[in-house]
Amino acid sequence: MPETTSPLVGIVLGSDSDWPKIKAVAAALDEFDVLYEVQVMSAHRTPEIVRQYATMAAARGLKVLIAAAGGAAHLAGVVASHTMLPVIGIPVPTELQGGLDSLLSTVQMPGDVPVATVGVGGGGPRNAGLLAVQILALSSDSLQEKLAAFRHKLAEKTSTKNAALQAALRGEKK
Ligand code: RP5
Repeated sequence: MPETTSPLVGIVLGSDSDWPKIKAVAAALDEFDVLYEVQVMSAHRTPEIVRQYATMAAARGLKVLIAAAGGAAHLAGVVASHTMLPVIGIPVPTELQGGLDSLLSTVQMPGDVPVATVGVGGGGPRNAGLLAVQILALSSDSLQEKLAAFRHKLAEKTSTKNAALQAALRGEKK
């Protein structure tokens, strides 16, 4: 059961075309029953909507903002400039060296306006969701417990994989 009835995490996308590439962020939040909203808005195409959204986010009860964009990916930085909520940036993969443009545009913020940027592709979007959960867990005992259980399972899974690999290696030697 979610702890709240209104979203705690606001996910903004520079384009609807970003969603298929980053939707693992939502799956991670779902795993912890954290409510979120997803909106398309662009730092370049709809700058005024971005400003309004980020400015009002805290008053609306959102606790963490996640911004995903590709190419000249200024969305996370612009969102961060209009709010004191923590902002997590997801660089979206592009055709330019897998999204190096997005990565650098998102991560290379000037001092004083941080964006916590996750990796481009791979586990990046999932990590954005998990990082949001960890931030929310600072003020939620139940999320702390869920995170502890998650980490425990993770360790067990890795140990099982290691045991399987050791057995396979022993088999190869015979
Ligand atoms: C960025 O431009 C978006 O975040 C997206 O990654 C990219 C392309 O957008 P579309 O042309 O597919 O709408 O602002």
